[in-house]
Amino acid sequence: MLEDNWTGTSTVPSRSLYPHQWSWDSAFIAIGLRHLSPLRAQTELETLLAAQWEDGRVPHIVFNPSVPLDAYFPSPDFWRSSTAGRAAGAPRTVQTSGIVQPPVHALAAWLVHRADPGLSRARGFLTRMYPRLAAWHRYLLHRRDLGGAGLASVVHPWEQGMDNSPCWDAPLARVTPAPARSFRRADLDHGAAEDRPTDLDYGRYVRLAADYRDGGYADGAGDFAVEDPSFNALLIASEHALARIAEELGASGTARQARARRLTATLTDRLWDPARDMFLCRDVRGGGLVAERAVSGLIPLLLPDLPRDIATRLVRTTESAHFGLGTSTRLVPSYDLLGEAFDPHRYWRGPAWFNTNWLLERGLRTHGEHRRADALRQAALDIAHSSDFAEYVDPYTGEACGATCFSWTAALSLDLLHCHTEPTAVRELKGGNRG
Ligand code: 9WN
Repeated sequence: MLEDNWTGTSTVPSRSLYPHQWSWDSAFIAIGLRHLSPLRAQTELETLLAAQWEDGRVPHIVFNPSVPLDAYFPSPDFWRSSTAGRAAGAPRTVQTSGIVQPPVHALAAWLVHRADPGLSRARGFLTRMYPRLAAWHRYLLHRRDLGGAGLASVVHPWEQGMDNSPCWDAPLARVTPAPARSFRRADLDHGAAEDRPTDLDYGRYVRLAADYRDGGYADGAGDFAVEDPSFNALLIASEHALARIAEELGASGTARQARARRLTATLTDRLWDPARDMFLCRDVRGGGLVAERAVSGLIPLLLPDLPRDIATRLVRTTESAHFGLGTSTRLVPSYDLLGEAFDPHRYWRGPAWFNTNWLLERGLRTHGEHRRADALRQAALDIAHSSDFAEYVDPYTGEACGATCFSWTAALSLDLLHCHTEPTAVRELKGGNRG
């Protein structure tokens, strides 16, 4: 299926629902593809980063010009990157969206390099990727520090990747929805309405994106700004990876490692909630922590410098009645099983997703929890297979939701298949020899 979803230069997340290139999808896809074809994995990331804007942002979608405009909404004529994005340095030769997605790319680039260092060196893969990845992190750490504390903010729920998470309900309530008749959703042509975000959510997504576009994609003015634990944890994990890339290229990685450690401390200061034993989102415009438990708040387990006590408490939270791992669920759901907004089928409001579970599997290994990681790995492999590589699944039954033959589900399954003997995930970020 990864073959079917390959376009020649990148991989679509799903032929039906998402027929273009998506940013964090491509990073996860490259992580799996490295086991099949390191060259294709490198190309996947190169194609995405070729669409980077001059201000450093990596767009969340790179549009395929041969796909009809009505196949996906919002289409290039909505984003108008080459005109509305001119001041921010949008590329002229390719059409993109103007928002971003989680920065998994440096981590992916490092893992892809390690799969075949000879090919990577011969092609100058990291030499070409490094300045782009460094500019990407610079953009996030400077232009997106909207809370002023050092963390990056997302300015649209699509940027964080977990589009209709209940974490966004309160910050989104301030946004006036665009009228339903002003746009046409293409997702409902391919997905069941009860598995997808509502029309009201879409109205707000459209309004936020249109306002951002109409302001020339300049940062700082929008109604929505949130510091999210998963987005920032991925930035920190990628900063660790960038340190390794710098060292591979003969430079020092010390400053980047130190920055990653500092950011881990800031993440803990700003977003850790000792009462709930997990990280929460901070609504930068509303000023407070958002009192919702979502999988995003568990992803910092990925971080090697997390204080031991916090890692232990996070593991306990995955196994609590709120996430049920090992008791009522085999995969961690996207949202609190006991939460008022929980819905086992609706997108990021309950279903289990494979990318978040892959990240948690790595997190468990990073903190020495191999028995738990093994169980999660096996569950992900079993359920990916039995659901025909679904986009997401009912966390209780494993029933497929959304698209099937979904690229990151297949790619990350491949990675789990290849990496079961991996001693620790942390070794890949902090030194060691595994490829
Ligand atoms: C909007 C492609 C993307 C994923 C996101 C997922 C979904 C898009 C949509 O699909 O978002 O970006 O149209 O719903 O939420 O995480 O990257 O797979």
